[in-house]
Amino acid sequence: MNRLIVVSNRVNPPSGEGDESVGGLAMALAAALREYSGLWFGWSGKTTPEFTGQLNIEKVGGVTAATVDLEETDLDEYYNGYANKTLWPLFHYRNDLAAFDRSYGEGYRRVNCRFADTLAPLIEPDDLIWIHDYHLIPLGRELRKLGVKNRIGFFLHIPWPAHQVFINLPRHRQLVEAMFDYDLVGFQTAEHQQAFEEYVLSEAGGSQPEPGVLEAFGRRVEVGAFPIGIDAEDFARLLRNSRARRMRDLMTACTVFRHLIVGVDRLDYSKGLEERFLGFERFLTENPDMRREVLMLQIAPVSRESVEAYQQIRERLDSLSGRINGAFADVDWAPIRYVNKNYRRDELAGIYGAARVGLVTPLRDGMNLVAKEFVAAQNPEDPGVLVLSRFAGAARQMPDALLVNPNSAEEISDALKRALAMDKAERIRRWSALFETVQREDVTAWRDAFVQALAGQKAQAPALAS
Ligand code: ADQ
Repeated sequence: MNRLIVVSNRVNPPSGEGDESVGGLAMALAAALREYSGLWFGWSGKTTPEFTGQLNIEKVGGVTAATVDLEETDLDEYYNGYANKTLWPLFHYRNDLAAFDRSYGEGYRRVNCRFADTLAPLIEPDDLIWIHDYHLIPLGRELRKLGVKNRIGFFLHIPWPAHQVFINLPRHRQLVEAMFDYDLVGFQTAEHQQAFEEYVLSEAGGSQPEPGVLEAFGRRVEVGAFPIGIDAEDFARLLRNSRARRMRDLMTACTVFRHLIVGVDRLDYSKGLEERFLGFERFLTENPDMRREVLMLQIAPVSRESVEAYQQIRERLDSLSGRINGAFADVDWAPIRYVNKNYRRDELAGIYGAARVGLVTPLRDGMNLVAKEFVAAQNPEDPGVLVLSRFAGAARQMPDALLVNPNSAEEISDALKRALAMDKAERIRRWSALFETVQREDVTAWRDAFVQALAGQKAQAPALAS
């Protein structure tokens, strides 16, 4: 079996069984690396005054982690700059928030070169290399320049935007050309794949000799949709643990005679939190009889705090949640509980399990794993209802959720009303269909489909079709 090298901006394998602090994706990648006896390469999370290229290699929970420190300027220009101030907003249709600064582009290229220089000596001839996400789009190209001939795949976790949005990026052609140094490029959904194809065909003079294959810039690349899932088996295990149960009981106890509506998101403008609060405010205004019957819990740990747009969204949410609570609260009840803390995965599972409605309304999202975690955590005999944005990648696989336009307070309000009034038979029917998909198209199916396609074996088509 080939060795697998996974590359991502950050490297965070779980320290062992029972480490519930890291995300589901990290758990899944770590499991793949143990299976393929591979290596996980990326940034250590530390900075040094000057880049040394020195590798830190350690074994964490059975996974070999190879990391490198970066300079402070690298962090400013590559990570906070090009990745999070340029690509992230643009790829989430927020051209108004995208900053185009030459130094960011230079930093992005420099760090990708540094990663390539440090990684190349570790690569053996039969290794499969799997690069993750928008931070590292040009890494394949830099490795090729150093003579790496291995099969290299790239997976984009965020949306690939529509053609007219993407061309707002200065030097967009260069970024796309770099993607033709991969053997395989994976997207979350067929829609993102099609947007990429449209660019290649109409803007780069490329062709599509057969479905799933593109030719341009004198090269050929395979493309496909590989919708990521959660680790459904591990999630079922989490639900049974005592912390999850304690948390579920606690949440049930503090919402007696009330319905819990839950949202869990990184505090990010792409997640539609402001619009969600406004939708909930409208629900409270239009349904005075239901006011005291609901409690909305929004968990939103702060992220990317050094980026100004994130400070601003945080301030707006602080004030909006205060305003709504001020307008509607009573001595013994407040409609919104807004929490900026991180929770362990088992605690989150318990919280989802106590909720009657999962409110997942990003304005744009590559996939959205919270929607799948919410479904996985429900009690089959009395499940809650998922209200899901039609602009989350997950919406394609989850038509049995109540799909809404996240920009519309009216649609959010109506969906909440419908979810809270839904009878048990309908809730069970919808949930069963969703749960079946969440289990079947889980993270292992995603990982195996990608790795098999990268290895040149036939991918398992059904999981890729959505
Ligand atoms: P994210 O934008 O981070 O991921 P998402 O898919 O929802 O979005 O994943 C978030 C993860 O963080 C979930 O597993 C969730 O449980 C966890 N999380 C959120 N809030 C938390 C809290 N307070 N405490 C602890 N954990 C918390 C990017 C893309 C997505 C894509 C994923 C995976 O933006 O579209 O689905 O990668 O490809």
